[in-house]
Amino acid sequence: MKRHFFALFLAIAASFPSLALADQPGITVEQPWSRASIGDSRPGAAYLVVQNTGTEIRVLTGVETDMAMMPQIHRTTTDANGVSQMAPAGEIEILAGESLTLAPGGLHIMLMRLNQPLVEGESYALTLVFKNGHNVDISVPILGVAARGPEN
Ligand SMILES: [Cu+2]
Repeated sequence: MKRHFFALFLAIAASFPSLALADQPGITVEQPWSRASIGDSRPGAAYLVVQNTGTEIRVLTGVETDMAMMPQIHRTTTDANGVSQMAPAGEIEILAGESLTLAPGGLHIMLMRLNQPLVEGESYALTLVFKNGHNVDISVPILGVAARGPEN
C-alpha cells in the first residue's frame, strides 16, 4: 500500500454562488463515478471527464456538493521513490475543444469531511463551479468499494 501524504493547504472555503445552469452549452461531463465509502470518517473521491465543446477557454475553480463539508479538486503527484502526495489543484484551465480527465492517481475531486457515507447503488448531486459563473450540475453514481473505473 502506497504511503499517502495529505498536503493540507486549507484554503478558506469560499462559498461560490451557483447559478446552477444545467446543460450549460459548451461543457459536457462524461463518466462520473465515485467509489462507495466505508463509513464517513475517511474522505471520498469523485472522478469524471469534462469536455469543453465550446469556443472559449473555461476555467474550473472548484466543486460543490451536499455530500461533503469540504469538497476540493486535488492533484496527486508521485515522486521517484513512489511516494504520492496530493494538494489542492487550484484553478484549472480547459481550452476550447480540450477535455480534462479526473481519474485515480491524478486529478480528482476529494470529498473531504463527508456528511454521509457513499452508498453503492445510490447517486448524488455535484456542481462543477466555473469562473464565468456558468456552473454545471451533474449526478454522480456510486459504484462498489473496489471499483477502479466508471465501468466497474
Ligand atoms: Cu485528494
